[in-house]
Amino acid sequence: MEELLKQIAHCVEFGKINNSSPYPPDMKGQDGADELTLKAIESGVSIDDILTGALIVGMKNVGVKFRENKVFVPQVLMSAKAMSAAMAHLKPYFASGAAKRKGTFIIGTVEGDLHDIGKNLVAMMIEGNGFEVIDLGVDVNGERFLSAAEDHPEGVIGLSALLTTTMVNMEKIVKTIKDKFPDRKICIGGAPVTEDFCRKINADFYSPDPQGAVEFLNSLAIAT
Ligand code: B1M
Repeated sequence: MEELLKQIAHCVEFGKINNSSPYPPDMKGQDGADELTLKAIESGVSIDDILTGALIVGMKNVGVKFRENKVFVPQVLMSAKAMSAAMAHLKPYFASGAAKRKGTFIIGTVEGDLHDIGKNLVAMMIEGNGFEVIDLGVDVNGERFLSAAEDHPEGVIGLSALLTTTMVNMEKIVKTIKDKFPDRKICIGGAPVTEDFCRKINADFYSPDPQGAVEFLNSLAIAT
């Protein structure tokens, strides 16, 4: 079992989706995250062990390498695809309640802003780390964040902004959420966003990269 989990983690870290995927070249013709996850389930490995012992390990490794500029966006996207192929086999178990997620994360790019590449990376990394992700998409206003916050009372909220002009909307959305749910945790990020801005607008956490957001969520999950 250990060996199988290691192989799945390796596929996720290096973006090997399935047997027919040509990437990475040194794994051509080998089974990927897709087949190996199915094999693990069929061999009786628990869903929790696959998630924590393989997918989270692989996503964490790639997240740390990305933060350290050892890999770049295309590699992370391949890892996310491999992770999604594995997750497709796990999802029915989460849906049925047979396996549990660590928590819920509601994410969106703020009103007026259509940039979603960074937001998607954050969402995929967080999903790969065992959280349910409610992705509200782009151009999301305060009302939609509020409604999602009501639907998911335990959900931590994540806001992404890529434009200096939409940082103003980020501030408004944080205020809208905090006015109604003062204790709701909000994590913010995006290229123009800073730690100082985070403090100024009363958000709870700023992360410059997906891995920081994962670590923040993990710290909350451990605390509860
Ligand atoms: Co736009 N754009 N863009 N753009 N665009 C920028 C952001 C810009 C810096 C380019 C420039 O002028 N040099 C500039 C913003 C200037 C500013 O405000 N300071 C800009 C502009 C001006 C515009 C338009 C206004 C252009 C125009 O129409 N005149 C327009 C605005 C449209 C709108 O949103 N209303 C516009 C449009 C577009 C495209 C649609 C063409 C396209 C977006 C496609 C898409 O996202 N689907 C686009 C792109 C691609 C860019 C650049 C080139 C790349 C952005 C990107 O995806 N980076 C960008 C210039 C650049 O950065 N080189 C630019 C890669 C991505 C992985 O990084 O999003 O920073 P990033 O996410 C990172 C972190 O920030 C962090 O993690 C991610 C991974 O490390 N992170 C979080 C992000 N969200 C997080 C949330 C968290 C935690 C971490 O917690 C919740």
